[in-house]
Amino acid sequence: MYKAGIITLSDTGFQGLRTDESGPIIRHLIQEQFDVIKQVILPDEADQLSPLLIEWCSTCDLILTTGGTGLGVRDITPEATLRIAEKEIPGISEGMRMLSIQKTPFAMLSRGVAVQRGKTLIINLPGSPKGVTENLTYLRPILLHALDILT
Ligand code: MTE
Ligand code: CU1
Repeated sequence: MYKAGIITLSDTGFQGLRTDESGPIIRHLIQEQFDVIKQVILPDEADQLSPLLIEWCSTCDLILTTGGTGLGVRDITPEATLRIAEKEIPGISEGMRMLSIQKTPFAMLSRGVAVQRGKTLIINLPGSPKGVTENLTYLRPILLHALDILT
């Protein structure tokens, strides 16, 4: 089984002021296909996210992030992901937005990216539990094939 890591980006979640629903939803949605070996909540800090992504790329085949993709001043997930990326995979993020825009025009505000670094695939999901569920359900059929090509 491919190994997966899950990172929730949330200042309030990190401080324990809000319960992280989206991280556990991701785990639930992928655990039959993936061995989830790491899961953390980080504050919205690029200087914490980028190094963690680099570190996890040595053990995880797939890294899914949730949150921090919007327009808030603290939303830095896409930038922190691009900073450590080797290649961008625009079709994945285009597909997610195409699907999500049919459900809510607010999906236009998610700037999430999908990238490759080494043999690892990294995908930014939006923060809301609904956004995570919709996008991941849509993505699931292509994930294993994408990883088969990468490894
Ligand atoms: N995508 C889906 N499928 N469903 C949603 O409810 N919410 C949007 C968008 N993408 C949403 C979605 C909203 S309201 C925002 S602001 C952006 O994701 C960014 O969210 P984030 O900053 O929590 O990552
Ligand atoms: Cu929003």
